[in-house]
Amino acid sequence: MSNIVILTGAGISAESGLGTFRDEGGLWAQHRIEDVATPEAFARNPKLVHQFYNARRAQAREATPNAAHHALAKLEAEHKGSVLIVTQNVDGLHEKAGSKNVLHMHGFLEGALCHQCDHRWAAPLEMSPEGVCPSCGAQQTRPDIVWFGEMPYGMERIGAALAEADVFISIGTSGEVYPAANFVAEADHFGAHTIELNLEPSAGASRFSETHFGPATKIVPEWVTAELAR
Ligand code: BJW
Repeated sequence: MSNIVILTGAGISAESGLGTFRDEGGLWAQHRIEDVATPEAFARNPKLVHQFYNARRAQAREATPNAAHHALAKLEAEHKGSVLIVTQNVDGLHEKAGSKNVLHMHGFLEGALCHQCDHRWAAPLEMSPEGVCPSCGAQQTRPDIVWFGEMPYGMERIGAALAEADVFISIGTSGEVYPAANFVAEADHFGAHTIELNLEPSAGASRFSETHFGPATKIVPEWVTAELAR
C-alpha cells in the first residue's frame, strides 16, 4: 500500500477556465503582485484587494472541475493506500470533483479571516473593508488567502506526509513559489519516486525522476489509469 502526495497548482484548473498566474496573459500580467497579494498591499488599499478576490471568488463559484480533478478524486476513492492533495489553488475545484483529503496551503476563496482575533467563517460573495467579524466585531476582515511573506498553512502536516510519501506528484505548477517549489527535493530526500505532470517543463523539472508534458485533462487521467492498474 503506497502513500501518494500530490501537489497541484493553477495549471490543473486552467482548462476549467480559471487563469494561471505566470503564463502569458495570466493574473500577474494583469495585476501587480505588490498591489494585490501581499499584506502590505491589503493595508494600503483593502478595497482594491477585496475587489480582486471578489472577482476571483465569483469566477471560481461558476467554474466546474475538469477531467484532471475528477481523475484525482477517482484515485483517492480507489487507491489502496493514502492519497493527500496539497493544493496551492484557492478555487475549491478538487472538493467539487469529490476529493476529500485536500490541504489548501495558500488558503481558500470561500474563507474569510479576522485579522484581529483569527476567527474564520464562510466568505460572502462580496467582501469589503466595511465587513465586520461575526465573532469579535472588529472591522478587520480579509480573505483567508496566504499572501507573499505569510506562512503557508499546514506546513507541519505537509512535512510529515512528504517524509512518508512513496510517490510525490506535482501537477500544473511553475515551481516558482516557495516553499511548495521545494517539496520535490524534500520528497526525494525521503526516498519518494517523484513525478512532474505539466504543460511544459517547470522551473524545477530536472529535480523530478519522471516527467510527462501535456494538458492536465489528458496526462492526469492517463497517469491515474496507469497507477490504478499497477
Ligand atoms: C498547465 C496547463 C494545463 C498551464 N495543464 N499544466 C527568494 C527565494 C526563495 C523564496 C523567496 C524569495 N523571496 C521571497 C520568497 C518567498 C516567497 C516566494 O516564493 N517568492 C518567489 C516568487 C521567489 N514565498 C512566500 O512568501 C510564501 N511564504 C513563505 O515563504 O513563508 C515563509 C516560509 C519559510 C520557510 C518555510 C515555510 C514558509 C507564501 C507564498 C504565497 C503565494 N501566494 C499566491 C497568491 C495567493 C493565492 C491566490 O491569490 O490564488 O499563490 S502567489 C500565486 O503563485 C498563488 C499560487 O498558488 C502560487 C503558485 O503559482 P502556480 O500555481 O505554480 O501557477 P503559475 O501560473 O506560476 O504556473 C502554472 C503552471 O501550469 C505553469 O507551469 C504552466 O505551464 C502550467 N499549465 N496550463 C497543465 N492546461
